Amino acid sequence: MSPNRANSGHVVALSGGVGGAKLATGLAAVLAPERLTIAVNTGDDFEHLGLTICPDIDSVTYALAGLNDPTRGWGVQDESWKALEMLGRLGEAQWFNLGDRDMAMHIARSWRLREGETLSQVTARLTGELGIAHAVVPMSDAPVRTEVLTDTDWLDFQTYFVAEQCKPIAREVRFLGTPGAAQAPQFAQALARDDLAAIVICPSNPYLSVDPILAVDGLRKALVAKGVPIIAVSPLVGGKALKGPLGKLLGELGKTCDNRAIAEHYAGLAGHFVIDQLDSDDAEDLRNSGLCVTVAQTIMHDADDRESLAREVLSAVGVEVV
Ligand code: FO1
Repeated sequence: MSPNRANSGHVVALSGGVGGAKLATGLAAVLAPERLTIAVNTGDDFEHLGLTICPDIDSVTYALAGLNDPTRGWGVQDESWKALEMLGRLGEAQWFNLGDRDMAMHIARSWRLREGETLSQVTARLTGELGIAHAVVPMSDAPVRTEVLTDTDWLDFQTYFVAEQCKPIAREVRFLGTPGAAQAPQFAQALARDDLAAIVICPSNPYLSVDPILAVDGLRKALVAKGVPIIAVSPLVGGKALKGPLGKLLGELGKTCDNRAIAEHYAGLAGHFVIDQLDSDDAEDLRNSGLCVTVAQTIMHDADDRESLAREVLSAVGVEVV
């Protein structure tokens, strides 16, 4: 374990979903581009209407570009839905809402992929065009697809999450394509840096957004082997998930909906844990289990919140910020 001294090293953040995109934006506000790599979950990706849709990459991209729609939590602000309307008239699916500006992202990505560019190359291209200097990297260039087992059958992620609105009871989660999905090149390179200072697990759904990343070939072992601090931010506040199905999912998977369950999920991986000030009573119990616990405001309403949480997270693991 490298000494926990204040250092100006490189940080790798694991991000998925809306909470992940928010903290990723906060980290990008306090770390120069050369000091941060944001590795994003691609288990939610799917082919739809001939387009390759990458929701979690787009959430981070739009958030970093200041284009995200804060109300919806996904897609682009000032959106219109003319193309989707016309698709409906043409008898095409409308269950997955694709806005006109968002559609441009899927078109720009899909044809480049069909031309043979990798997801990493396309993501670097598109984030670059949007003026994003920080590295937004898919967890793998190989397709990984999250599926949820309900009482009847396996659902692909967007069918479960959007079409079925997370209503079916979830019995199990699996990630098709792993093992067999290598770490994306920039992700592996970031982890191999000798100035790697910390790994941040953003406040994303551990089962649906972080586990797919950890399922990438050799990833979990590589993270632990590095011997740098790994800090996870709880996605729960006051025993509830701020957004999404985590609360319901924890119950269905036989877990309690509290910070202990989240800490246990990351046992052996994250030695540091950030919980919200509303849950400060959990700190002692978590510390007794051997965790370094930081109590902070983890609810991020605006850019200041995102930045101050990022500062709290980084200082908890001795990483200097500007
Ligand atoms: N989520 C929904 O609940 N309904 C939608 O119609 C929807 C469309 C959509 C389009 C593009 C995109 O990037 C994300 C979209 N999402 C939608 C969110 C998406 O399902 C989730 O962001 C992630 O997959 C889970 O965090």
